[in-house]
Amino acid sequence: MERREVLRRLSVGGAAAGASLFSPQSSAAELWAQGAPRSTRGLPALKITDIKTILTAPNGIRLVIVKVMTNEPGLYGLGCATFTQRAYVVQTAVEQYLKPFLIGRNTDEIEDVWQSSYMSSYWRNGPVLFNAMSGVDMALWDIKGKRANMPVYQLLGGKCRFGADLYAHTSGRDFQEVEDKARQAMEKGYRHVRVQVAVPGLATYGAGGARSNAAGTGSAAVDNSEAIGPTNPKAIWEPAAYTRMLPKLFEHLRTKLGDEVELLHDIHERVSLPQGVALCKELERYRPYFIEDPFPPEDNDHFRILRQQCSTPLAMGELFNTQHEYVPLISNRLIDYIRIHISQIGGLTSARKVAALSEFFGVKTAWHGPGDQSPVGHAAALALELASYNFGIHEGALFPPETREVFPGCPETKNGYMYANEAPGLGIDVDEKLAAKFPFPSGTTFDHSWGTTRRRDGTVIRP
Ligand code: GCO
Ligand code: MG
Repeated sequence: MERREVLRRLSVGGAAAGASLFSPQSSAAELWAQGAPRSTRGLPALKITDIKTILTAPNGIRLVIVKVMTNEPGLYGLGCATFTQRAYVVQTAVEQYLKPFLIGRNTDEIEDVWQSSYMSSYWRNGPVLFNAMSGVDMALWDIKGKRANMPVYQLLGGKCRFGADLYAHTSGRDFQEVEDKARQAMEKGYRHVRVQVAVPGLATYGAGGARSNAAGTGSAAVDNSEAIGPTNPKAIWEPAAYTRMLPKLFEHLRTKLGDEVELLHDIHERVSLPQGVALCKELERYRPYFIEDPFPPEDNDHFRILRQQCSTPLAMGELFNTQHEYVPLISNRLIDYIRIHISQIGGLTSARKVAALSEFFGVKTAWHGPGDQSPVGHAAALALELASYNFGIHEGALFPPETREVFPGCPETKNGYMYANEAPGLGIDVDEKLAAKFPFPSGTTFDHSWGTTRRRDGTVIRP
C-alpha cells in the first residue's frame, strides 16, 4: 500500500484527532497519544490505578502475589511474583519501583508495559526485578482476559488440547517406597512420575535431607539456633554414591512398573560434567521421559558435550532469567524440554515468545511448577500450555486444602491432567482476608537450609 494511502486510512480512523494527525511535524509522543483511543475502540479506556503485593504462606511456602487494580470498579488482575528465598525484596521491587512507574498506564498495552518496565532500570532482568515484572505481566493478561470475557488461553491462540498432562512427584527412602508411591500416582491416573530416592547418609535433593519436602521447595522448618558453617554443615552431599544408585533405581522401577509409565528425574545440578555424561548414558536404556538439570546454568556449554553422547531427553531451565541463557540451548537443539519458571523470566509475555521459539527447534515446554510457584502462576502456565502446540508436560504441584481456599478457582487436576476452569482471565482469585491468616513463617526471612549443604570437606555446594 502507498504511504499516502496508509496515512489517509489512519487519518480517517482517527478523525477526532484533527487534521494535524501524522503530519510530518508530529512528535512521537503526539502520535502515540493520538493512536491510543483507536486501540481501545469499543471498550472504555482502562488505566492502572494501584498495584500491591499479597504475601501469604497457606502451605508454609512464602508466596508473593501481585494485584493490579484498574479504574473500572471491581476489575483487577492477579500475577505470581514468588521468589521464596527473597520475597521481601520482590515486594519492594513491585511496590516501590514498578507501582509508581506504572500507575496511570493503559492496561491494554501489555507488551509496552513489559518493555518499558524492563528499561526502567539501567541494569535489567535477573531474579527479583523479573519476578516483580512477571507478577505485573500476568495480572495484565488476567485483566485483558476478564475484559474480553475470555479465558487467557483464548487470547494466546485457543486450545489445542483439552488438558495438560501432569507429572506426579514421588520420592522415598528406598526403592520400594518410590515404587509404592509411583504405583499410587499411577492408580490416580498419572502417566508420568518423577522419581527421587534418598542416598543413605546424604542430603539428596527431593528425597529428604537438607530440605525434607518432596518437591524440595525449601519449606521445611529449620532450626537455626546453632551457627552453620564449613565445620558444621546443615547437610552433606557427595555425588559419587548417588550416581551409582540412580541407574539401579531406574532398573528397579522399569522391572516392577513396566514400560508404559513415563519416568522423570531431577539431578538438580549436583554432578560434574563426566558424572552427568556417564549418568545420562546409563539411564538411556531405561527410556526416561526426561532427565532434568544435570548441570547448572553457569555450565551451559556442558550440554553441547552431553548431547553428543546419548539420546537421553534433557530438560533444563528453571534457574534461567534471560534470553542470553536459554536461546543458545534452544536454537542449537541442545535440550528437549525448556523448564523456565514463568514467574521468573518476565511472565506470560516472555514465556509465549520462548514457547514459539522452542516450537521451531523441536523443544517442548515443561514450565517449572513446584510448590513454590503459586496457583496463580500455575494457572498462567496452564493457559499457555493449552494453546501451545509444543507443550510437553506440566509439573504437578498439589494444591492442599488451605491453598485452595486462599485461591478460589485453582486449576483442577483429574486423571493426571490439569484443566482450566474456563472462567475469564486466569480464572483464579485470592481471598485476601484468608491469605492474611497465613502469614510468612516467623523467625527467619527464608529457610536457612539454603546455602548450607556442603561436601564432606566443608565446601559449600549448590542446593
Ligand atoms: C523442581 C525444582 C524445585 C526447586 C525449588 C527451589 O524441579 O521442582 O527443582 O523443587 O528446588 O523450586 O525453590
Ligand atoms: Mg528442578
